[in-house]
Amino acid sequence: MRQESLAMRRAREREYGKDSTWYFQFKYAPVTGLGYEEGIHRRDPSSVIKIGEVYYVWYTKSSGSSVGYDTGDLDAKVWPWDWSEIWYATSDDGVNWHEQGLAVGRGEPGAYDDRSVFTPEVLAHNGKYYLVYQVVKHPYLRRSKEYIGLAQSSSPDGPWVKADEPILSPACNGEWFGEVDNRHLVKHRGDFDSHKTNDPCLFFYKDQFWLYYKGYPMGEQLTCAGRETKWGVAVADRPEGPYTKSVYNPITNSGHETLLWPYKGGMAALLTTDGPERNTIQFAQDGLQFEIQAFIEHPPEAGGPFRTEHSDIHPLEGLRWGLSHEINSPWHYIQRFEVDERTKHLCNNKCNH
Ligand code: AAL
Repeated sequence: MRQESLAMRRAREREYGKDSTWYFQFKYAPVTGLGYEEGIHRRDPSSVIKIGEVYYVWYTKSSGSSVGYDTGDLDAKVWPWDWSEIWYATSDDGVNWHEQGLAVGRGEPGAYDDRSVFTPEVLAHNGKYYLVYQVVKHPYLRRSKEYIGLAQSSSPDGPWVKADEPILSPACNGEWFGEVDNRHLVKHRGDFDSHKTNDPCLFFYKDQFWLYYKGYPMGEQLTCAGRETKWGVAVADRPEGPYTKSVYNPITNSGHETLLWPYKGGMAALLTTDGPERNTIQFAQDGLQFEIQAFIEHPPEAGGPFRTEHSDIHPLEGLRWGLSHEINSPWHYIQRFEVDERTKHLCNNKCNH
């Protein structure tokens, strides 16, 4: 008599056989203006927004190679996103980009953002523009905490006015063990975001400002599913805050850079890179309780989607195309991704024969 294997039971209980509405693949294409350039890193693009007939994107830009933490030189560039600035570019077609210049630079020595500003995201709301991004204070050590900053402007071309202090901070309930700069040694780990708050993504949602972000704990360990990154969300009445972290945090058990888009009153998300549910598309009708909708191959890294105004017409409308980064080369650069639903047609053709 046929029996159900454990694997098939798991698939049935977790509804892995759901329909393919949210399933698709990605294809990639080079862009001009933000592509590979010797000596320069361009990475972590924001979402793409369209103002009039022009597309805009913001991104991390830095120059020179990074050398890690162990040089003994506190000024040495430790990561490609260290000693970075936020630059922006425009395009008429989403493929050919023109770098326009600096949007947000580092703060004066002693400021909360004097070491690096990077990984921006943009929100256009009520005639104003908001950039949210990561900030690090000098010196950049393994145990440095990472915060979220905000700058606002009445024009996408700036000038940008920074908030006086970060708008989001790591939880302060962890405790390091000893004085050595080792981020794995802790007395208490604290919350999932006790070490770093990264990858902000800001929405005006349900009449409030929802700031999704990625957190790392102090004392991070490697698990059977890789690194321990998870996402949280914090909500405020004004873009500048104060932000209150959700009681449901962390709201994902996986994921690296945040990528979300609205769909029929809820939030869809692409989780990549880390954790047991990496490379999945998830959906939460209330923006908080996410469930897997599809398993994805080769998702974009640090993708910034172009979200159309008509995101409700199809689940994938909020990420038909966008920009992502490519980091498997000495100098990081930006490329274009597109949703590719060809597999569905192939499958349907096959099934019909
Ligand atoms: C990225 C993002 C954040 C991290 C680093 C730069 O892809 O997750 O921005 O801090 O890597």
